[in-house]
Amino acid sequence: MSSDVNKPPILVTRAIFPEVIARLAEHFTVESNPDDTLWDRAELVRRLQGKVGVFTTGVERVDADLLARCPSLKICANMTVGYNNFDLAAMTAAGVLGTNAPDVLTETTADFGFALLMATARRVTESEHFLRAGHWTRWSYDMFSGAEVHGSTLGILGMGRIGQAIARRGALGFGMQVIYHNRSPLSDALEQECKARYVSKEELLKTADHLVLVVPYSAASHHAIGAAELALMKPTATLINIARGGVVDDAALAQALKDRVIAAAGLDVFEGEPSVHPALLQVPNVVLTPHIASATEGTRRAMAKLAVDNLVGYLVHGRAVTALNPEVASRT
Ligand code: 8YV
Repeated sequence: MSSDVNKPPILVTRAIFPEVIARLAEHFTVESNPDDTLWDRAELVRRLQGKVGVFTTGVERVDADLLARCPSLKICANMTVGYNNFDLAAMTAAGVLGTNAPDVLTETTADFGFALLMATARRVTESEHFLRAGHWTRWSYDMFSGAEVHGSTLGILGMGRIGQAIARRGALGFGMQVIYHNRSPLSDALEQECKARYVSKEELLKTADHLVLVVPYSAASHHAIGAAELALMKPTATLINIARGGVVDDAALAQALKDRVIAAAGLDVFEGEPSVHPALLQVPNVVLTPHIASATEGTRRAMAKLAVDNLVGYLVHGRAVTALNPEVASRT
C-alpha cells in the first residue's frame, strides 16, 4: 500500500494496469489488489473501511447495506460503461457519487458485436471444432452452410452509442437493412446517419435476420428475450447478446437452440457469469465467449484511465467527468 498521511485513502478492487496505480498514487494512499484475489463481500467491506473512493470493475455490488457499512465512501468509479452493480438510488441517498466509463469502448465493443454476429451466422466456431476433432474428410455442398450477413436485416434492441455503432457497421459495411427498438426513437438526423428505422419490439423480433442485444440491464430489461420472444423470431435467425446476462432467459434460449426455434446464438454475457447455464454448453449452435467485448489493450487502458480521471476529478478537483448521479456532486 502506498501511504502518505495527507493523501486520501482509496481502494482498487482488482488487478489493473500499473500506470493506473501509479497515477492514483500521485494523489491518494492506494490499497490495491495486485494478486487479483476475488474478495467476497465481507472482505470488500473490510477493505473499504476508511476509504473515500473505490475503483470498481462493474461487478462489485454497491447497495444500501454496503454503503451503511462504509460511511467514509464518497465515490465509486466503475471502469465499465454498464453500472448495474450500482444501486444508484441508494448511492444518491447516501451522498455517494457513481461514475461509469462510456464512449471509450463504443467502437471496440461494436467491432466485437459484429465479430460475434459473423462467427455465429457463418458457424465459425462450430466448424472449427469439427475440423479440430478430425471430422473433416471431404468437401460437401452444404457443409456448415450458414446465414447470409450482407444484405440481410439487422435488428438492434437498445439503440445507445454501441447500438448506433453496430448499425453503422451493418448499413455502411454490409449493406444491411437496419431496424431497431429502443425506449425512445433516435432523432431524425441520427436515424439517417445510422440508416436505421425504428420499429416495435414485435416487428423487430419477427423481421430481423440477426438480432443484436445492446440494451442496459435493469428490472425493465430482465428477460427481455425469453421463450415467447424467441418464438416470434425467424427459425433462420441468429441472436447476439453483448449486453448483460439476465437480458436473455438463458434456460429458455438453450431450449430454443436445441429445438431449432432459432438457428443460432452468440453470447458474450450470461446470467450468473462466470457460470454458464449447463444446457448452453450442450448445444452446438451457440458461440460462447467470456465477456470480452471491450477487451483490447487500448480500450481497457482507456476505460481504466476514465475511472482514474473520475476519482482524481471528484476527490481532488471536486468534479467527476462522467457522473451518473451528479446531484450528489452539486450537494457537496
Ligand atoms: C466490461 C462491459 O469489461 O463496460 C461494460 O459495461 O460490459 C465490459 O466492457 C465488463 O463489464 C467487466 O465486468
